[in-house]
Amino acid sequence: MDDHPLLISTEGAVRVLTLNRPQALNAFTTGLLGQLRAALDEAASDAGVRAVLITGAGRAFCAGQDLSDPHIKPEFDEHSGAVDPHRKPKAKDIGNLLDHYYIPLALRLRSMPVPTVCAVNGVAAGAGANFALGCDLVLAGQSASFIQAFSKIGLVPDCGGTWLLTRLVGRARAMQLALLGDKLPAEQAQAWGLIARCVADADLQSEAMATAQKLSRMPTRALVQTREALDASMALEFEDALKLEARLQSQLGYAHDYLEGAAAFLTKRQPAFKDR
Ligand code: T3D
Repeated sequence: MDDHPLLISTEGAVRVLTLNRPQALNAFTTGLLGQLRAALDEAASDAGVRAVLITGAGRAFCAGQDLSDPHIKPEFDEHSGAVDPHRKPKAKDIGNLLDHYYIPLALRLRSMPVPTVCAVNGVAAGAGANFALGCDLVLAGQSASFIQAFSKIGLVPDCGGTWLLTRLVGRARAMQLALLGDKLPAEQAQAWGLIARCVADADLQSEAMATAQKLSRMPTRALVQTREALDASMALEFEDALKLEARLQSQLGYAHDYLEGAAAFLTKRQPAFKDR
């Protein structure tokens, strides 16, 4: 039984979400997935939050779906509800689990109105790895690692893995990670461009918090639209990307933060950004 599978705290304008099931390497139960989505919804609608930092408690970041979660255990007899040891378990519909929990969560994360930072403090496997990679900036401790564990249990990468991996590291390396399911150490993940930075374990939380605090002082709306433009660019012709940039600059150019940023530069003072 999990009392508090997700810890929520706030430092300045940074909302910190800590996956907190260390006994199961912070594996996702439907309970944790629901709480995580609700916490992201809440952070998105709180005007005081200007960045979100996500990390894990204990020695792991997240071992992906909790394979023993009673909410998704196979049913045995739909009429009596009794467990019959002689009857083959009815297969569960994992697509259903994705539709109800993982897809809304991945979409929520990717559409946050504030930047997101992930501090990967240990192993990130399966959906845990891909949830981390869905954040805007991913920092990992030197002892952390990334595992596309899906192939080892007869599944395909989910939680956005097929989309994220090919874009982050290219098809050849995405195939290697997804087919073999081997552990990719954090240093190599940085060298491959899978994550932004690998730092000393002892420095991970302070570096990640400093990064989130820095982002929280920046022009939030421009940061979020930068994410949207970079993501969209993958599916656009060059000319269409230029047009998208022009459309976004059009909107941002009238906003408070651009006027404030330019004025602060010209008068040699610190800007005070506020748009979200
Ligand atoms: O239903 C569905 O399957 C839907 C699928 C959704 C998407 C997915 O995420 S599929 C991928 C699911 N995840 C995995 O397959 C990873 C399973 N875990 C591992 O391969 C290893 O635990 C790790 C490589 C992540 C870490 O290995 P290690 O040696 O450091 O730790 P460990 O001893 O294996 O695990 C420690 C404990 O955590 C252990 O419990 P115990 O024996 O101490 O009571 C282990 O059972 C538990 N644990 C680890 N991962 C999970 C888990 N319990 C439930 N679900 C897990 N995914």
